[in-house]
Amino acid sequence: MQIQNYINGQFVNPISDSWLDNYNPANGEVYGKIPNSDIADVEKAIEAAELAFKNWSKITLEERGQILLKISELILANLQSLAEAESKDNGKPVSLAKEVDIPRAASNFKYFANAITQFSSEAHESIGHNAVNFTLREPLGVVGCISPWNLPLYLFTWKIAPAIAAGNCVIAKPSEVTPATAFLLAEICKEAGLPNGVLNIIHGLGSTTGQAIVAHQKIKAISFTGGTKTGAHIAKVAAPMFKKLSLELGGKNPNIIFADCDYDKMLATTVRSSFANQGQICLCGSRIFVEHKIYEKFKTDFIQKVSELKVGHPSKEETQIGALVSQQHLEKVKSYIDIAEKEGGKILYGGNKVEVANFENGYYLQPTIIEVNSNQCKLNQEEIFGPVVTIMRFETDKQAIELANDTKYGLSATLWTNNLNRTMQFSKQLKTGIVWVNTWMLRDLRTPFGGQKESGVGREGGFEALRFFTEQKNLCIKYN
Ligand code: TXE
Repeated sequence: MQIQNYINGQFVNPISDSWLDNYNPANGEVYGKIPNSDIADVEKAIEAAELAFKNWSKITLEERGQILLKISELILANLQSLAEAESKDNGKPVSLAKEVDIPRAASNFKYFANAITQFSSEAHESIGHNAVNFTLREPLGVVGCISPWNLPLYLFTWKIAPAIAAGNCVIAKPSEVTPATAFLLAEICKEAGLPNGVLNIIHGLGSTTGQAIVAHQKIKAISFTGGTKTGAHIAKVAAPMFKKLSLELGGKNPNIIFADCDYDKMLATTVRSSFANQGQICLCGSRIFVEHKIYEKFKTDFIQKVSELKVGHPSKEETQIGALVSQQHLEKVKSYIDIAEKEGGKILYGGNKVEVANFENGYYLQPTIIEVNSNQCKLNQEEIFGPVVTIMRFETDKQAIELANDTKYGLSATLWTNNLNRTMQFSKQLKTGIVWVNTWMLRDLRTPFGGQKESGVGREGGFEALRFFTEQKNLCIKYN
């Protein structure tokens, strides 16, 4: 697949005519080229976006909404081909892309097409002063959206949809590791009648293309999802320009399991929250803490269930765990498994690369369970972002809360219990942006999504996203 930039409604090659290889993680082969864009391409896109903004920011919400709904419909109409493209680019099972990634991308556009018609702002009557105040929420202008490789179209559209619904024009950069569905989305937007220049998609490396977007004076806000280190760098570059920033970063999420939970439901969900998408979701519960009363039983049952997971080629219907996204990422994840014993851990299951017949050069890894006896080891403190979880026992509620909060991250937590008081105690004390009780990754798009501590700044989702992509202006009118 030869990918091009999408600027001002046109598919174009990078000005420098420089290209990057795109790999298929399932077989380790190069299957396409992507633009290695630089500042010159970004400049062109900004020019187009600034021009488009004049009209896009003024057309009625109904018109904007209609176009977003059309994009949503076209994504669903292309469900199969988009799911296959996502899988080929990322290594995730086609079945997962078809069930989760692509439908969610459609929902993102549908949700914000409707949300913008319900978005409102405040009015304040200044009683005694004969004055009324009301707030305008105006689009920012040209904004930047930078997304990662783990949920490519899902997260790309999660940023673009609210940005354009609110009347902005966008310079968007998908991850260079997974550019395919962003390219296909451009075709869909064209077909849906999105005016030229409203969405511009530039492909390339983070250090050049991404950096050019973040550092550009004319880009008013950056919505970014990716690694915590990259987020810190982006914040440093953007701060002197006083850009608005939304940063969704890493996680090292606790999955806290009490003996009084609904055991079977917990076990099935824990397998998913540990290994869905090869464990490459910032919300995966990678630190499992189990109450001592059921620790041994859980250990046995969990190992059994995980051993039944099918690792294989992503296009096979029975595959539950596909390939990791890249050779480099596979090596990173494996390096944590390699230090497990030195860190006081014991590998209970997995730990090895998997050779899938006919696809020996693919990036496959066994789902891996490591028993640890301290939360201070690297395995529990650093984001591995792969099919690797640790398990550890705890004795008391107090200890469980301390263990859960003992990390620099604070994205999400999962709690399994049927005790209401405990639910409330934990929910209040956990230092995370999201707490799931007796479920995992149940998402309502109206809710604020984001993390505390080094998991990020700001919230996406619902009206929070529309607030982020608009600037408030207070109007005060005095009357006699
Ligand atoms: O992410 P990067 P990487 C975590 C996970 C993973 C680690 C590194 O632990 O192992 O981060 O992954 C763009 N200016 N997460 O290196 O680099 C980049 O091109 C502007 C968690 O792949 O953060 C891509 O589009 N942009 C995470 C995006 O940032 C820059 C999901 C993310 O890439 C840039 C992914 C720069 N200087 C990784 N440098 C989550 N929160 O879900 C890079 N980029």
